[in-house]
Amino acid sequence: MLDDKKVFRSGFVALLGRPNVGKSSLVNRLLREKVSIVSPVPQTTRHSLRCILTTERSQVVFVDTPGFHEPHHALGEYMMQRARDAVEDADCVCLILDAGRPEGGAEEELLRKVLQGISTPRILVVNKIDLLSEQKDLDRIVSAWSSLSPEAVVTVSATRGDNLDALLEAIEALLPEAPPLYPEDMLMDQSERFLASECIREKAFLALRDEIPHGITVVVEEYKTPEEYPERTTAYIQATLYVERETHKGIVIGERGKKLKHIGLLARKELEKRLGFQVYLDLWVKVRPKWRRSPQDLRRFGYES
Ligand SMILES: Nc1nc2c(ncn2[C@@H]2O[C@H](COP(=O)(O)OP(=O)(O)OP(=O)(O)O)[C@@H](O)[C@H]2O)c(=O)[nH]1
Ligand SMILES: [Mg+2]
Repeated sequence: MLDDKKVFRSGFVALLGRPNVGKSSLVNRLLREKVSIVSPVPQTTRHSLRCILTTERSQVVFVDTPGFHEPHHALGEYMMQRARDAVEDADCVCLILDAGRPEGGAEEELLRKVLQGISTPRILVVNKIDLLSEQKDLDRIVSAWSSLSPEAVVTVSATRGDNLDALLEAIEALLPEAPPLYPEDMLMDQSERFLASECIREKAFLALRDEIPHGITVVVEEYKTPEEYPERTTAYIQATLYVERETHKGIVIGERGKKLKHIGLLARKELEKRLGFQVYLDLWVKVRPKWRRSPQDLRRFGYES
């Protein structure tokens, strides 16, 4: 039975940091569920995603954000705006740092500017401590941000799962006493259609690595679940991978279509596991020159403010 005297806390927690520091990995590990896509390619996350962790003491709505960077096109500006909005709406900000990579540079300056302009309580989270070889490296990372007066400093490893309880406790201590904001069994506020497009994009990033992933986006054109067709047991998902150049199209498709087939296979397997039904995945590749610079294309491709 619920103890009336027990305090329940809830609120929004923005996960902020440079690209590739492990924000999405951390949220997946905290929720014990793959809710946000992860890849070694910087700027993997493009939207802000609300990912909900409900326990008997609290409901923490983590907002995974795009990595902070200097935008070079309309897509970058959209991404940065999502990150800034998340900070504005947050009850607590977790600044995620990478123990394996020294801070510095333009990205750090941008982060400092945003964080200095707000009074929201913040926690320094040093991720990837599995990569840390010396204590003095950790001290250097933490002291570089001491002027931010964080409420807490927590060192974690999203990969190994180190210290996640300590992080959750530090977060809960900063959240207001409030009832849950979302239903208890809700994990994220995105549609299955969105999940499908993100899953395909992740597999494309993983398959193509350094080749061209930044110029790729995925649009799910058709999404029919088996429930819509009672005589069928397989869902039909048709998606287009848009790239910016004709040469990129060739790279995505690969020799005799091998690359695209590989991306499709990886995405289909993961989607079937997550959605709980068989999927027929139909992938196409099209060229849309400079789509990242066009506000109209961005809206059409789902990057809507
Ligand atoms: N060794 C190690 N690698 C990690 C850890 N957390 C994340 N990574 C790796 O770091 C890379 C980036 O992880 P993401 O979770 O996509 O990072 P992100 O901060 O969300 O990146 P953007 O969305 O691009 O801003 C991936 O290759 C992860 O596997 C960790 O604790 N230890
Ligand atoms: Mg991410």
